[in-house]
Amino acid sequence: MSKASVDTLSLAGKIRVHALKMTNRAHSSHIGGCLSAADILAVLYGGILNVEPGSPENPLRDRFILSKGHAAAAIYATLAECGFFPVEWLDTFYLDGSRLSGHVTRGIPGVEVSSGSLGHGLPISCGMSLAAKRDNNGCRVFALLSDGECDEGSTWEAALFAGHHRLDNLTAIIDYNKIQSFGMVKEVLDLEPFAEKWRAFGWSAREVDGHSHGQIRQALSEAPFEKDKPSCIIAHTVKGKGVSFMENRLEWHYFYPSDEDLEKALAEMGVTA
Ligand SMILES: Cc1ncc(C[n+]2csc(CCOP(=O)(O)OP(=O)(O)O)c2C)c(N)n1
Ligand SMILES: [Mg+2]
Repeated sequence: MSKASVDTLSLAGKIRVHALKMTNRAHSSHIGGCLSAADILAVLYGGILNVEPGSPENPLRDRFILSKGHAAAAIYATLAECGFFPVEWLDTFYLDGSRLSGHVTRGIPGVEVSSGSLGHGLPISCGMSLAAKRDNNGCRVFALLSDGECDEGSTWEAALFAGHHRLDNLTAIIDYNKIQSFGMVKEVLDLEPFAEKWRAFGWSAREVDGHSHGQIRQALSEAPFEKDKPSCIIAHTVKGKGVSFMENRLEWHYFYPSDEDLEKALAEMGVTA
């Protein structure tokens, strides 16, 4: 993939369109969290990650872990658009017999670990980061977490571990869309003061607009923010971003876009079905 030539705004648009079509076709959930993460994924794959579709198992590659594995449609769309597997595979998402199941599955080119049971991605990323540091091989590890999975004790156990082991090759990005399955994060289990919590665990934390490609790119490019500290990027996002009637609406965690919803959404994006 020629990173210099990737137009990340266009890539993010393609991720959104694919995810809408995939969840419509499969009658599957999680479109809201796919849309909130699309810009972060586009910037990561559009020039930050040292990964190549031709050698997805290169031992010296950067590792990307989508800890919020229910956003499978978004990462599959990203990997397909970046050449890891044919875009046609996306048409089979979540269908019987498909390689592409509803949560992220190891074995698909470009996927590092199976995920979807929330709270496991950061612990796994810590192990990968520690191994890379001990091997002194220059590999970096990036994990994308949801705000909801910051309710999981395993996430904070991993945060403690990363700070203790000075894993400055590890960057956690939080898709802070303020909504989880059944309610607003603030009402279900408030995370604030969020950045201060990460700092107290030995991390260097920054906050960005998770839909500003410039801000996301700058933060990712500048990690590690401090020597000997893991980096946390709190990305303020909007669940359902890019489709007016899905933005900040709880129901789009589980609802799938009907044919009519899909048509309306694509029309807003200037795309024909
Ligand atoms: C351990 C675990 N418990 C429950 C679930 C069911 N579940 C799927 S998504 C989700 C929460 C969705 O909210 P959030 O984690 O904030 O994701 P996003 O808003 O980014 O879609 C839950 C509880 C799960 N996948 N794993
Ligand atoms: Mg959320």
